[in-house]
Amino acid sequence: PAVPKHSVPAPRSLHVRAARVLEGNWTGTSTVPSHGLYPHQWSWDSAFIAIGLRHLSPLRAQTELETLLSGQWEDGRIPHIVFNPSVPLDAYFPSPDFWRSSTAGHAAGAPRTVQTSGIVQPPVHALAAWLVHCADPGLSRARGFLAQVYPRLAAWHRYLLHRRDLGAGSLASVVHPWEQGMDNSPCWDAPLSRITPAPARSFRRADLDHGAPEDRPTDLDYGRYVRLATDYRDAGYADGTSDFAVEDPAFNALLIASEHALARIAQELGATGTARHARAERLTAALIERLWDPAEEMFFCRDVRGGELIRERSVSGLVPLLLPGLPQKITDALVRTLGGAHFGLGDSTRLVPSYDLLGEAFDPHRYWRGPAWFNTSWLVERGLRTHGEQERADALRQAVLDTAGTTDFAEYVDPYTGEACGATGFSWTAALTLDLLH
Ligand code: 9YW
Repeated sequence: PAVPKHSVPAPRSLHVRAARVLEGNWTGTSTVPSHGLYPHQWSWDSAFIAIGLRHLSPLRAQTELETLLSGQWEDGRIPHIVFNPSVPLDAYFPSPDFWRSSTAGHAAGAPRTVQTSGIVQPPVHALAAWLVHCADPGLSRARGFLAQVYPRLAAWHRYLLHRRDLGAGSLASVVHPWEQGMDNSPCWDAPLSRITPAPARSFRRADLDHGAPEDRPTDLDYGRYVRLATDYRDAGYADGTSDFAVEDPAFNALLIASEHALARIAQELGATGTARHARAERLTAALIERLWDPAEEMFFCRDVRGGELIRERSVSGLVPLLLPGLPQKITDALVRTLGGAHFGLGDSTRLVPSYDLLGEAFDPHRYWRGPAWFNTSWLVERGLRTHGEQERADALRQAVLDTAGTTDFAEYVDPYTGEACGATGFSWTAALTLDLLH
């Protein structure tokens, strides 16, 4: 007999499925990026997660950011990981006994009770705090959310703009590839080649318990990551001596977007915000002066120690599209680059690849050397919309939603086929899906 229609279970909506991922990854005070691979709290993940979580629970979204800020150092830095003390030490490398924040970070004002890493990640936090506030201004005001986070976010930006201006060009430098969030991007190959790797036997890669080796950074990459982090730790996390220092376009564009958000937060709290907007405009000018290449129609990284632009095309060089204050000449050029042969958006790819399709180092499965990631596509989508490119933005939005659904919220995907790579049930994929559904 025919099965009556109403007894066929409806496919769960994308919204419900995304909400379940975030529910499952919630620890009570924050959200892990993914249970197996990344069992602690990550800095820029939490900012993206809060942006999605605000649609489910503005209170949880505020708590996510407040928990992260409880790991902030007195010098203003927000560490890239806040460790969960109930997770076994060998579940993730490098673990708290590697970073030794409360002892090695003493001079820089690391917290005594919470264990953290000593490096940072991109400053998406003020942008996230502002968007979280806007989701429920009543609750935010009742809890004094912005009043509480504003001085901390201001100290964070101060740290980046003063202690991290290693190139003396008014931009912030990253001192480790993990800080920029795109760990093994080909942009780092040249500056990293000068770093002597730590011996492979001196550490154990917990990541390989969860991820396929061919989708992850290599042992040689890891040797260099470990060397840089060890040297930074042994210098007491003081800034200025690192052999690796790079001005990255996405990192600085996010700082600028967050500086604009901080201006809005200041206004909401009764100040004018004018000085902050003006500073964001000055930073935009510095970004263009130091990192824009008009002939290649891309932003590039600057190797501060080598003194050169690094002419590798990474999605990082497209993220500044996010900035409202870019001259139209530049936004037009970025849109051309996005749809051209190097990124193929709307042609050979539906999500934005992390690296140049024509680049020598391109690999469609290896982490930040080609695969498409959801956070960077979300940023580019926002940029397209900001600059009136509605059709392109709509197509990218739809591709993000479709691919998140078919891959069960993958960590990253093959940019041509949309095939899932890395972890599934990945928090920022679910969170940014929710944001695009609203
Ligand atoms: C690692 C947590 C982090 C992200 C980074 C991503 C990866 C950590 O995972 O780095 O162990 O390799 O590259 O952007 O924040 O999701």
